[in-house]
Order: sequence, then C-alpha cells, then structure tokens
Amino acid sequence: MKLYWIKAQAPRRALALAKHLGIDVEFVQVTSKTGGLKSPQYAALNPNCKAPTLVDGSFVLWESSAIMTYLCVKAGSDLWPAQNPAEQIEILRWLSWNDHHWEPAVGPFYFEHVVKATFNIGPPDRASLPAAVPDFERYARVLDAHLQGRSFIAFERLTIADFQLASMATDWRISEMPMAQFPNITRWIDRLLQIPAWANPWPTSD
Ligand SMILES: N[C@@H](CCC(=O)N[C@@H](CS)C(=O)NCC(=O)O)C(=O)O
Repeated sequence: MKLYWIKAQAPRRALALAKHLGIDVEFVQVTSKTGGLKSPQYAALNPNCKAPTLVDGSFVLWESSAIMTYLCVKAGSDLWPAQNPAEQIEILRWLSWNDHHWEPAVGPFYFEHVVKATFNIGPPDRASLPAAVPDFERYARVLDAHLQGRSFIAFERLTIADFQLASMATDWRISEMPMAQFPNITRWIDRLLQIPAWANPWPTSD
C-alpha cells in the first residue's frame, strides 16, 4: 500500500491513523521533485490534485475520511466501527459536521498561520481574521458543549472522528484561534496530543 502525502492537515489524518494502527504503508511525499500534485502521474491517481491519496494494488482512494475508514477495515480497528451501523451513523454525523461547519470555521486561522508558513506563501494577513471570529465561536460553542463530560467525540474512545475534527484545531495556538474560551475543546486536543502518532504523524523530519 502507498499513501501519498504533503505536510498538511488532510494527509495528517491518514498518516497519523496508519502510524497509530501500525499498518505497513509506504509513505510517498509529493514534492516538486516528484512532479508535484499537478503532475500527470499524480493527477491520474487523484484528479483533484490534492493529498492524501491511497493506492492498494489496483485500488485507488482519495478523501482522507474515506482513506481512514479503509485503513481501519484493513486493520480490523474499531476506530471505524465497520460492524456497528449505529456507531457509524454517529461518526458520520461528526465527519459531515466537520466538513461543512467546523473546518470552514477554523480554516481561515489555520490558512493564515500554518498553511502560509508551511508553503512559504507570505506573512499571515491578521487583518482578515476578525471577520472569521463569529463563525469560529458559533461552531466552537457547539463542539465545546458536546465535549462537556466527554473525553472523545464519540463512545468515550478514539475514533476517526477525533482525527477528522482535530486536524486544523490542534494548531489553535500558533493559528491564533480564540480557543482558550472553550476549555472542553482545548482539553480534548491536549488529550489527543498524548497519542504519539497524532503528536508526530509526519514520516520525515523536515
Ligand atoms: N477533502 C479532502 C481535502 C484534500 C485537500 O484539500 N488537501 C490539501 C491539503 S490539506 C491539498 O492537497 N492542497 C494542495 C493544493 O490544493 O494544491 C480530504 O479530506 O482528503
């Protein structure tokens, strides 16, 4: 199996999960040296020209949440409860909430402070961020209330929903997200950072 990645939040989920489950995967970093995400070879695997992409023999899969479920099924892990439809429904609720509400709310902070620094595309435009605060606070309130009295997003155990929701929010301090007012979220993030594969998901040190 090969997992194509770049140093960014969506690949982070799949990398961390593969490492956490101890799955035998060849991690292939997509760089300008390898032709980049827009090379014809990579575009043939993933027509979105985005990362991550998983290749297992002739099977090709993109979208990090789908890749995470695939890896769990492969490993027989209940981080995706393949045998439990009721649990799947709860996890799908949070994956969907992340993609449509939480990620767009935290994304502007993450983009200005993490993406720009990682890909060397200029200084953060801090002046653009006050406009993002109302949506951030609106959805952070939902998540913080949900995490009251809970250690994880669902079932009091780690699932792929935790990795999905935490992938940008983990960097809340350097992203200058106004997260300190949401102690259940910050405690949840600090708890996830106790998981070695989540704290350090990257296959290379650069
Ligand atoms: N919904 C996709 C998002 C994929 C995505 O947007 N990947 C970003 C990194 S987080 C990417 O490849 N960006 C590079 C680009 O757009 O050029 C997933 O979860 O896999």
